[in-house]
Amino acid sequence: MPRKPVAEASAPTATVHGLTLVRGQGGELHQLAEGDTDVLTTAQGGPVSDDQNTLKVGARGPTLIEDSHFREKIFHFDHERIPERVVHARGYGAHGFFETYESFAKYTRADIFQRAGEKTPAFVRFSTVAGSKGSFDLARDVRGFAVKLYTKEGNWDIVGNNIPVFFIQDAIKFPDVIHSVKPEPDRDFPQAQSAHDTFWDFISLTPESMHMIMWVMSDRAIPRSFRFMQGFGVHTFRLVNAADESTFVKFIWKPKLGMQSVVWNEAVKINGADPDFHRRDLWNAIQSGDFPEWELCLQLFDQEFADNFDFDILDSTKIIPEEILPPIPVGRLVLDRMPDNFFAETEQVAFMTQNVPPGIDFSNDPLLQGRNFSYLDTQLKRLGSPNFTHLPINAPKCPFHHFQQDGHMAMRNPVGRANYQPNSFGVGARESPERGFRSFADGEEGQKLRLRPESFADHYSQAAQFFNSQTPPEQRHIAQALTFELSKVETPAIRERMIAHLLNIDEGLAVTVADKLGITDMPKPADAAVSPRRDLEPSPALSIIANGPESFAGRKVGVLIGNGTDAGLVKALQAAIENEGAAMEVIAAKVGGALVSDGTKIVAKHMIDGGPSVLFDAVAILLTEESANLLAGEAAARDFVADAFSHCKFIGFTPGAVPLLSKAGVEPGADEGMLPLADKASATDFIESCRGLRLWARESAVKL
Ligand code: HDE
Repeated sequence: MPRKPVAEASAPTATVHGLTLVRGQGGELHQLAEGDTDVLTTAQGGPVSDDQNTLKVGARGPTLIEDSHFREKIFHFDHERIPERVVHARGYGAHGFFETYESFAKYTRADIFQRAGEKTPAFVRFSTVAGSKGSFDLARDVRGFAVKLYTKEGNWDIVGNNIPVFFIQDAIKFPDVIHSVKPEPDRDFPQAQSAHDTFWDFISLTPESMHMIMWVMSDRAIPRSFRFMQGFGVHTFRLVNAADESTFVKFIWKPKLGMQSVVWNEAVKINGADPDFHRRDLWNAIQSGDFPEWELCLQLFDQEFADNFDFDILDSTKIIPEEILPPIPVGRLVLDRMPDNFFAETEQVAFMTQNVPPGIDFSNDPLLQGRNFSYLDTQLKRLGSPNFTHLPINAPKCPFHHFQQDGHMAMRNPVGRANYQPNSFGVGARESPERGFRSFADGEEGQKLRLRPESFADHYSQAAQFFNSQTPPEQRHIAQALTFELSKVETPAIRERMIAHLLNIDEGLAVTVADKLGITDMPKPADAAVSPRRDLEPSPALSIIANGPESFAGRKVGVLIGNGTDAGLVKALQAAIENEGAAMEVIAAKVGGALVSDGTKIVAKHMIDGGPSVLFDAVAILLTEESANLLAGEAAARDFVADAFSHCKFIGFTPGAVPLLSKAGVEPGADEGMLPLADKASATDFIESCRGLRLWARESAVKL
């Protein structure tokens, strides 16, 4: 293939560590000397004459060890992998910015909160926890929500999750909970799943995990997309102002598009149809200019509130309900750019809880204190050098000056004679008691003890509160999730121990799960450190369904067409979808598309088995009777309809589509989620109905 001259290369140049890099034909960045043409070189810069054949003795002889181009190429390839993260290995990141609404100087001297309208560059990485780097996106799991804010006074990492509580109260238990959920060590399965003996063994022996278990068995653990998740800093932190006054704070990210989850049967199928479902969603949204946005909200409280609150604010297995302490919005986070290179940015980004700028500080939460040790340590293992801060994704974007030097892959080295301070050569920077980070001077005294505080002992009250705050469909999903997970547990004693815990949370839930598992002799409730548990007021803010979005924006409709489909109706539907800020994808029997009523061809994005309805939030079936009859003979088409129906999706359909609906076992008049489509008005009505996201009333009919 003739090479394109450099001048024609579509993408811009980039400067990395002072080198000008040019994007090549394959989109790769590489170094060019001035006046050079686009010739392939070795990593040492030597031009390469032949990249297709190794150097051999004769055409059929042995390969020569002097083929240094081959050796360099293979050597580098052999070393391409770095250790994946021990947890949160599978992740996906994007760049963006944080915009401060108003000055918050009253509470914090953090530079990022001083000026209204201040924009701070940000990088966010979402992740699952248990699976390896190549696992699927829709595991039932916690999602990481790690935010790096490149502030003018250093990087601030809020390394959070999409669930506001955690499994354990003390960091010393972290290796145990993670070992238990990872593949079992003798057999190395199951991958990216909590549904196995070792996980439930550990959990059933760890009552402090019960609140988290309610969250992890809820719809929160199978989000529709990263864009529809909340994020939480989890621990109590501190804001510290210029007068060194401290206010306790909890961080919450709220998605502008509202929350949404899928159902488990759908999650299982999505993992087969598109294991990259969440990645693709974020990629598509950002590439199409539909930038996801979250609001940062703060729950602020003082020592007096902490002393009077029902639970210990240092206990990461507890929340402070929003109804008791309303979150205050302080700014917005917008993701508007995908990384140029996944490895350089998303894989190498190093988040660390201990990265806080002046004005933000820690609490004594024993989980947070342990994390502050772990994250630095793990980066050295993963990135292989203490110079991981030299990587562009990890380097601060503000001026920085220190005397750290040398080590593997040192990119920035001190200049001048003195590499220490104080020095009398006038070299380098000095510390600043005024500008620098000052820890909040909290008074601490006590004996050295390995002891869990009494105030951490109530493990069931908030678990019950979470369950009681869910809508009936969400409660059903929790029961189904527990049943599914425990049905995969082979040791009966573990199942029974779990039922004993559930009895302390909600008797109805315990009985439902036990019944489904075939447990006839109900165990006694588990011994509880605090008994009886408290009956807390439900917190409606904890439900996803009760707090659904007002619009269908950001969602996707799958439109099934065939030969003869009404072209005007496709256009009307597309207009209604786009007007709502949603997207449409066309599915047809052939990916080449279908000849529609006006004689034009509409190209399809998917063939039916490549675009099953689980990939969409709602579906429209725009078929003539002839096409519907043809498709009724295809399993993929019948599944398309049957799945959309049993996942409680809104289904728009033309009268011609009825033979396919019937063959799929779906009655056209089954319920108000089945919407006939004929014209512009009905297309608009259909999209308005879709705002409800799912018709949960159908659930009892389909027995999800
Ligand atoms: Fe992490 N966690 N964690 N974690 N965590 C890591 O750091 C750790 C915890 C969270 O996208 C590791 O860079 C300990 C809670 C996220 O790169 C490691 C404890 C929360 C990410 C680590 C916890 C989190 C990590 C592995 C118990 C929510 C992914 C790779 C005290 C508030 C960040 C790495 C990314 C990653 C340790 C518990 C969130 C080993 C010891 C609680 C989002 O350092």
